[in-house]
Amino acid sequence: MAIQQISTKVEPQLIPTNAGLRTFATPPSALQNDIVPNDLYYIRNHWKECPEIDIATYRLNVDGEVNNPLSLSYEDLKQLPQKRFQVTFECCGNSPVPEYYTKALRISTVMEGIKGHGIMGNAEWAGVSLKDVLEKAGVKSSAVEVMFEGADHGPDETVGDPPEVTYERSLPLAKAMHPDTLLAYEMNGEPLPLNHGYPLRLLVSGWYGMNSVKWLVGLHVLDHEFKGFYQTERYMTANEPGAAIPYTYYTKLKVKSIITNPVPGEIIPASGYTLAGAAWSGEDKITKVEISADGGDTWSPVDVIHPNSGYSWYRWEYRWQPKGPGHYTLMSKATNDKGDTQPMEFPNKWDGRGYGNNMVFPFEAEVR
Ligand SMILES: Nc1nc2c(c(=O)[nH]1)N[C@H]1C(S)=C(S)[C@@H](COP(=O)(O)O)O[C@H]1N2
Ligand SMILES: [Mo]
Repeated sequence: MAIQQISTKVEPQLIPTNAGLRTFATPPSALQNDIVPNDLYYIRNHWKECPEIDIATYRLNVDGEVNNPLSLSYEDLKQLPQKRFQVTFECCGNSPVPEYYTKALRISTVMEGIKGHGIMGNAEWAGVSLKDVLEKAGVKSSAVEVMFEGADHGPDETVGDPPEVTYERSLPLAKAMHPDTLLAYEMNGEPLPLNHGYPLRLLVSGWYGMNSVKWLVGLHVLDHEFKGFYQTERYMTANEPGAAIPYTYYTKLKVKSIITNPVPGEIIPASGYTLAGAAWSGEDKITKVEISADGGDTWSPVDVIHPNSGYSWYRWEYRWQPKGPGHYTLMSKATNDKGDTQPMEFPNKWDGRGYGNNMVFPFEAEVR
């Protein structure tokens, strides 16, 4: 299959980082509605160019621990039963707190220049259940994981070493066989845009973004755990010194909430204002969102949590009557149906990577 490298084209409103045209954040105003439009959806690529795949010759190859290896065309995939629902995901480097990542690690340089929560989004995705494809191939009882191969490759972006590495990630068989783990070919009613993985991406509903491999060309069913570079050397947090297990790898999204209205810098009228935002918790349900206008001293439940759709974020609203003009520290705090609540501080301070930040975020607001 011929893969031609073409330049990334992006909407000027997307916020570039210093990661060399590989990561672009969604502007804060684009997080205010249910759906983030395709052209404002964050982009996180490991190389500057997207692989351009010729749809006429495209094949998704399925091999490894299967009874019938497959080579599926785009049309073959479209013939399978379609699933369509909303999914929110975020990069595990979203909401970076600069004090807690060490530039010496270089990994986190990708996040430099990004403030706020723009390395996330919510969209309506359509595609087929990965399970349907795996069942067609007949997974052997020896299978433990499925590895997903992207068409993009090159030297690792931060250290240039290894000089040649492909974007590959794996999932445990149970998550791969979950009917809501999709092979997505549509995003918000349009064919998957090039930046988001055209023609096909994995969509691991409820899990952090790096799991959802774009430009998907191979499914490899494995009888062992995959140890590839982007599986074991990236997207983890070092555990506290002395911990029995050295690293925690990111899988399902942690409970988290953000304030989207106001946007940073917006002046709030003293006559009152409807604060709004989003809350999500991966595979779990949001049961409570609370608001503080005094830096966390006192909390009130939000007025409305709108029902979510599929694996989308929950939108919430709270009518706030400030006591008068001045400066306020606003906060939102979400709790899920397992009883997990956002921590008040960044949870992985000793690590230096800055990943997995689901703290209660202070939002400095001015009322006039
Ligand atoms: N093939 C491939 N898939 C990939 C990546 C990549 O660079 N190459 N980046 C991953 C990361 S780190 C994230 S956060 C999401 C971003 O998806 P998006 O660019 O569509 O927002 O894609 C993931 N899938
Ligand atoms: Mo990411």
